[in-house]
Amino acid sequence: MRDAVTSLIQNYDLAGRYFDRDAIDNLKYYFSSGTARVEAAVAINADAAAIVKQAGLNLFDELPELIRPGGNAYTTRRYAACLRDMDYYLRYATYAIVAGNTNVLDERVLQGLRETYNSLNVPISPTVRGIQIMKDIVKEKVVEAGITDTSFVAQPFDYMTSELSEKDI
Ligand SMILES: CCC1=C(C)/C(=C/C2=NC(=C\c3[nH]c(/C=C4\NC(=O)[C@H](C)[C@H]4CC)c(C)c3CCC(=O)O)/C(CCC(=O)O)=C2C)NC1=O
Repeated sequence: MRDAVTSLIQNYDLAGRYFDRDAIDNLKYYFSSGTARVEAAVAINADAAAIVKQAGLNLFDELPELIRPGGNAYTTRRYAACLRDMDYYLRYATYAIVAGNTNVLDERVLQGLRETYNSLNVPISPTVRGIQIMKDIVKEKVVEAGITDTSFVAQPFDYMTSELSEKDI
């Protein structure tokens, strides 16, 4: 699992190069946004259950067929599995926000996920929509918490949706 610093070091070491201007700019951005990243994670953690619940309600409001007979989130068990997945996405997004890197998402969340979803007929595009809805709620929460630098909030959510959509949409 890598963060912004270890991944930069790995890349430059592989090339046998000293840090160049790009690397330094990257590092400066990572460190200057560090406190805001941690504060954002704190704000999300404090409200995680409510964020997941709201995202689920919005998603099912928008796509009610998901929770009707024949829908993949129909039945209490599958409804709960869907919200649990949303909770995974949120928790891992906070790790990625703090790490300043999406590597944790590759290793812990996305590996094999599309195959699992396909084998269980979990529809990808509504899942992607759910992650995007959650991103918007999280952005609001972070702003409400008084964090002014929110430039890093969207990235993990956008990364998960683009990786998930890659082959199936
Ligand atoms: C931490 C990394 C991690 C992830 C991401 C993860 C996802 C994950 N979601 C699953 C199921 C599921 N996922 C959903 C999700 C949904 N259905 C919908 O219609 C909605 C669009 C969507 C919610 C937004 C559902 C309903 C199931 C149960 C499917 C079934 O068993 O029929 C399963 C199958 C096993 C199980 O039910 O627990 C996995 C592995 N597991 C992990 O360990």
